[in-house]
Amino acid sequence: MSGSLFAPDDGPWAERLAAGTVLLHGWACADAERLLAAVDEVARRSPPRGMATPGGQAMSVTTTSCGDWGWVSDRRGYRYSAVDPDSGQPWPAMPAALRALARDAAEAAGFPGFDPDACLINCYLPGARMGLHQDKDERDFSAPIVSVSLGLPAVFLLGGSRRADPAAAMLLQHGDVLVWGGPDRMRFHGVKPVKPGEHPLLGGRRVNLTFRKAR
Ligand code: MD3
Ligand code: FE
Repeated sequence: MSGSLFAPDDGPWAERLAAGTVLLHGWACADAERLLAAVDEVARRSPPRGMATPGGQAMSVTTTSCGDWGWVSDRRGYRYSAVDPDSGQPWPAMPAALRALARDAAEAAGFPGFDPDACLINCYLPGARMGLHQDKDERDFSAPIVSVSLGLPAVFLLGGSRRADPAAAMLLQHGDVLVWGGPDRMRFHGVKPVKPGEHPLLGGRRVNLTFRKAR
């Protein structure tokens, strides 16, 4: 044990951001290398790729998926697909280490029994961002979403249920796990442009995993 007397720095700690939103600081730090090995194996079979919004705008983030369903976007719209459109094959299975992390984090945040069937993997290089949006392509909004941040930090924006509602800015750092559901499931949210930097495990990038119940 060392460091500040005012903030725990020797393990994960939970912060409730809203009625249905819990930030588990450092929750994934101890597992990060194992999680990254699992992500690398997924990325080998279904490499992250830039997608276009339905309006034809190139997204700055590159994306892949694992699990029964993967999230895709193109001129036809946003949707979940059982097949990686680049490979024509099913998405890689969700690695057990990833599934277990999502389930345990959801339980710690008050959502026991979370059984995700989709894990979206977003890769951010410096400058990549995600505009304010809602996650509404899933069939059942009663399940929470679990987000795991790895590598470079990013400022995420937590808005309200309407686009025009004010958004709070918070830092998501390596190992942070954010769980949101219930009354917060449909909040608008986004990520500000990632700043250049160097992370010991991930180098100059940020990887975010979001676990969902798609169908
Ligand atoms: C909790 N991903 O893939 S996750 C997405 O960091 C997506 O890649 C972002 O939004 C990423 O759809 C953000 C963190 C997050 C964002 C917004 C929230 C957690 C939230 C809004 C409400 C509650
Ligand atoms: Fe989202």
